[in-house]
Amino acid sequence: MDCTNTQLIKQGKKLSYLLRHDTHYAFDEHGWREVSDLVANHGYSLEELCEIVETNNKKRYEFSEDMTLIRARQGHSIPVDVELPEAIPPDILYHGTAKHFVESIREQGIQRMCRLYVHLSDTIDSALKVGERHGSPVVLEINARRMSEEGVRFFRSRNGVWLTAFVDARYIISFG
Ligand code: HQG
Repeated sequence: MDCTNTQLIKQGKKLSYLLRHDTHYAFDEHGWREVSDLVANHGYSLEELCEIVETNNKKRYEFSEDMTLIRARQGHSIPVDVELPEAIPPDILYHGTAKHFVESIREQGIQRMCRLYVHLSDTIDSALKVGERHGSPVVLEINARRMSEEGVRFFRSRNGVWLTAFVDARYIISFG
């Protein structure tokens, strides 16, 4: 990996914080941040931002049509409404977590913790990657169909992440 790539990855990680968790910035209600603020105050060039948006492995970010605003598509802790479309989930969804969280999840269900939603994946593989971030990974199998039939709402971000407010433990079919 060359230095330019390393720099871009570093800038990409910082962007995740600046667009999802930065409590010092006054985001608009739909989670948009001024591109000019990132350029003037956080060391980004427009070209760099374009490259991050374009090459980000999970397509996490998007520009407004006129390219003056930028936002993350999901994953926020700050209270914004990124206009997530509501969707009917597949029968089964997966939640990747770490072994050491499982007992607590058994008792309390899957909570959104610091984020606005619980994040769910439609493949075991992507759930495993999410879980690995926290330690020895475990993939929980969720009866999303039953949740949906019982009135629980699901949303799907434009980069394919399934989101819901809470997963009651009775909907967890398998604990890995
Ligand atoms: C766990 C990344 C104990 C939960 C990923 C998770 C994802 C509980 C952790 C996205 C619990 C929260 C979100 C309970 C939930 N007791 N632990 N009752 N309920 N937990 O990072 O889902 O790469 O906030 O299982 O790929 O890991 O940044 O959520 O382990 O899509 O785009 O508490 O973040 O996306 O951790 O990750 P997180 P997450 P990006």
